[in-house]
Amino acid sequence: MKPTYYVTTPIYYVNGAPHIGHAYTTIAADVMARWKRLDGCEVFFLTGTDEHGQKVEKAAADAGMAPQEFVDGISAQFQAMTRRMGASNDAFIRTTEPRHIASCAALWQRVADAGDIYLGGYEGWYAVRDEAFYGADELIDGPHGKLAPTGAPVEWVTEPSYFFRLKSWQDRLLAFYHANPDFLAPSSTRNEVLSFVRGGLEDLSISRTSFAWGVPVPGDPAHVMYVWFDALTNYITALGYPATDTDLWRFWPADLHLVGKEIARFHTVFWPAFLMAGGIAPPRRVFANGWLTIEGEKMSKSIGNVIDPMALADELGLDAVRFYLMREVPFGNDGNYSRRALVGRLNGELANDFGNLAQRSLSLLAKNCDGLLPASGPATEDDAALRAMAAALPDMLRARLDRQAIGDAIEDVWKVIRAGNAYIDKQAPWALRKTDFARMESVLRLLADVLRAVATMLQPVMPDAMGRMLDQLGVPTDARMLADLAFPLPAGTHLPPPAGVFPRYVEAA
Ligand code: ME8
Repeated sequence: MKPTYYVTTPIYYVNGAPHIGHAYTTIAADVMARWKRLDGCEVFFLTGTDEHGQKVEKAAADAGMAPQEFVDGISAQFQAMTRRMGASNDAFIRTTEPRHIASCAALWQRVADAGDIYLGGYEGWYAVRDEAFYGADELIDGPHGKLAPTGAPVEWVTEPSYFFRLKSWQDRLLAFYHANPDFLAPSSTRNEVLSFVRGGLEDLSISRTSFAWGVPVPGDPAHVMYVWFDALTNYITALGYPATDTDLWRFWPADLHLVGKEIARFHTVFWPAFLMAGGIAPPRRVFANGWLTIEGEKMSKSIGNVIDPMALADELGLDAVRFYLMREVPFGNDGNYSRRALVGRLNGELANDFGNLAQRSLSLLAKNCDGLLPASGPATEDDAALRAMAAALPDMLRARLDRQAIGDAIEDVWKVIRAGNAYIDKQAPWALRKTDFARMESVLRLLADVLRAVATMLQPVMPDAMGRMLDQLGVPTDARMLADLAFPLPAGTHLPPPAGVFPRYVEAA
């Protein structure tokens, strides 16, 4: 049986249109999903939209629309973004679906039955923008009053509320983190969460009564569930919860929740506590990506620098956008989006490094070998060195990607591409054509094998372009998995006429 792999993105709030920040996490999750499929796993990849809560209710009211009508429209935009980014998600969940409401009610009931929920009253600070409660000691002074540490305005809230006994989970959470050192990464986020939990947890308010756009609390519909209780539950709803005797449920616990670092706390403190209280195993790993700025500034509607990832893909090509986002910033670090850097990588790394290597090799094969893959001849030391570099890649990439070091994995592949370029320059197969035809064939065969390996392993990042490259290398569509690299293509395989995969981009003056 194939190993299973369950990867998720956050479910995005539908208070505004999708932007490049959302696309960033979705693409990273897609790279993980595609990589694991390539490596023979059975994958379930989930994304979706978070449609309840005060923030979404306000956005609907501002737009003069009924909440359901409003969220239908924006969720559709997120679904379109997901498709346009090439995401290979197996499901798209919406928290307004009836199955999700039922799933939330079931989890709530389990947690309540375990004695972890009680009715009390909440008095304190709430930031609608973050949909989060804050202690007075966490607040900072802003120009117009108190602000959350994130900069979001806070309001004083007094309401009856159900509470989750989070305080009583403090020691069990610390023991869980200790026993599962890989549960939370990168270490910057891990340290932040650990010190938050060590600092002492308070019971958590998990219902609201001052607005209605949410999942009703079982047995007390004057309360709606706190939007994070509702939202986090999506990850099990999608696997059919509360039914756990199904085929889908074998994907739980999730292998990887990818999230932005600002929501790591919800996923690594509240979520495992809710699950354990409900008798469900916590996820195996949460990885927090850093925060992207745009040309050095925070992305914001008021600055007017919000980047639409769909328009960008239309203009520069989806594969180039995916490559750039995964390559530019070490995954997990904060980083910056810059158009110049994107075009620079497109031209420098895709068109020059990779495109030239492919183009030179494939056009020589077409011209000199009648478009048929030659056999390998006796290997020289240079041949053996290059072949060994390519052969080492799968294990190196497995190790990198198990830690979500996506940028480092791409750099590993680029080392081989650069070595391929050095090899072709040194061997000069165009000159060998006249002096040693058999050696030329052998050199071109090795280059074709290296290109095949590289293109196979880059499929998760650039599915379209690599598909076209593998077509040109004569690799059958059912032989494009990592495991297939152990089987060389037969000599004499027909190679279709080559066509450039990465055109250079010239910025209009
Ligand atoms: O937080 N840089 O939804 P959200 C990097 N509904 N990543 C970014 C980004 C940026 N500038 N902007 C957004 C929510 N993201 C909740 C989640 S999950 C159960 C509920 C990405 O619409 C990043 O992954 O505010 C971040 O965590 C997410 O979008 C926030 O999406």
